[in-house]
Amino acid sequence: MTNIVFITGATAGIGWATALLFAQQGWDIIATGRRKERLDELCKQIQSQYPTIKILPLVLDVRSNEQVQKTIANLPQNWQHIRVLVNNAGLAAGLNTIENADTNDWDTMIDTNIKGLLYVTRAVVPLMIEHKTQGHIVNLSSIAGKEVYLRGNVYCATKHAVEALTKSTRIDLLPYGIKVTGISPGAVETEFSIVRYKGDEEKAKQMYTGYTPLNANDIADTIWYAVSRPKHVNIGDITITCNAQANVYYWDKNQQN
Ligand code: NDP
Ligand code: 8X3
Repeated sequence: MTNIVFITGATAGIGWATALLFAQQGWDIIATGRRKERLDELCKQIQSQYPTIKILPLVLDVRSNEQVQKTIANLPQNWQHIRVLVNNAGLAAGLNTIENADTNDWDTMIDTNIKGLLYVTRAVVPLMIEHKTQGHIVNLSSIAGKEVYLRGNVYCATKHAVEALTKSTRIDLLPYGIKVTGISPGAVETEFSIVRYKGDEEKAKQMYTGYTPLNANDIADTIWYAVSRPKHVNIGDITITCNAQANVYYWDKNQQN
């Protein structure tokens, strides 16, 4: 039976690159996200590059528990044997100090990055257990889950929560042999900053100027590394930055590192 990966947030950035890499590795893909036209585009690309790979696109907003539970409960029988779940959907909304922030941004980040990840995990894990798929959950955390920075407050808090959930899920699922991995990237050039700055592409671009940031393929590779270890090996935690970034505070943006 072919391996199946379920990816949240496959319509852009890291999720998109991960879908392509798993397809290249011969896996069938359940690709989810809110933007249907992007899912259609991803399907087309995968079908033309990897014609033997099956892809199931699902329009899914991870913030809706009802939608998540219904969609996953109604998966066709042949798509239920999910081996890997990549909890990737997430965002930073705004970059403000606590007293200036838009509280709607807080809700969006908490609902997506924490509650969304939980809803999807809650729905997928019983399938991994039922079908004995040697399940593996990969949670996208961040260096913002390791340290906090000015104006990062709630985004950092959500990623700290992802760190705690990664560790505690690993304990809960120990009896089932389900692996749980956390991946914590520094700056990756995707749509992340465009979303954070609410469509201000110039401001987003500045984030990545003067150095070579990570790209989505670097993180897809890292996810693949964790997933492709032998059965007895679990990669618990990987922190990855570009060479110009030491941690959330220290950069060298004056050389092409
Ligand atoms: P992108 O903005 O490029 O992609 C984010 C993805 O998340 C999109 O596919 C988007 O799809 C999806 N998404 C957002 N909200 C929802 C929602 N409510 N329901 C379903 N899907 C949603 O960002 P990245 O690829 O960079 O980010 C992926 C993950 O990596 C995030 O968790 C982010 O926090 C984390 N990360 C990113 C870093 C970076 O510097 N880029 C660094 C560290 C971690 P759609 O809009 O179609 O729903
Ligand atoms: C994204 C990386 O440093 O902007 O998670 O928080 S950072």
